[in-house]
Amino acid sequence: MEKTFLMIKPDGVQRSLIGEVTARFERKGFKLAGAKLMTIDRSLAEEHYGEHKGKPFFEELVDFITSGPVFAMVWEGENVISTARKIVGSTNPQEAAPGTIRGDYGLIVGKNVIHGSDSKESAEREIGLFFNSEEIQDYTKDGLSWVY
Ligand code: DAT
Ligand code: MG
Repeated sequence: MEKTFLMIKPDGVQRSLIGEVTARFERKGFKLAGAKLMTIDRSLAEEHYGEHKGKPFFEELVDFITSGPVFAMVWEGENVISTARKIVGSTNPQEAAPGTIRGDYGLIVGKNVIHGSDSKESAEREIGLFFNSEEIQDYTKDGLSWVY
């Protein structure tokens, strides 16, 4: 089953949105496979956001993502990578549709509450950056027989 990496950013943690955000993925029918509250150091931040190195917002982005604890998660389910991106919403919260996480909770692009992997390759890469294999749970969730 497909897995993706989702991370509630420091603004989402500080604004007490962990419960609101995780509830959306749980209720959709996705299965939580791993989660931890952690503080990202600069080298992990620079690696995670490596594709943006050199862009004008890169330093600000690294400062922000390392500014406080994040809630890192691995979620599993059918087509979870692209579906989670839809639940997350557009990068700029002012363009994100109401009903999406960024559309409901964010106002500016620099504080957009949550990160979600954008492809199978980035999901694998990001899960590997943030979690080791013992931190990923492989288990049966009985309620899922009512989802699939
Ligand atoms: P996404 O997080 O939707 O995948 P992205 O990969 O293009 O978006 O950018 C990563 C993060 O960088 C994004 O969540 C917020 C920040 N960011 C992107 N574009 C920005 C900009 N023009 N100004 C400030 N921050 C920006
Ligand atoms: Mg991205």
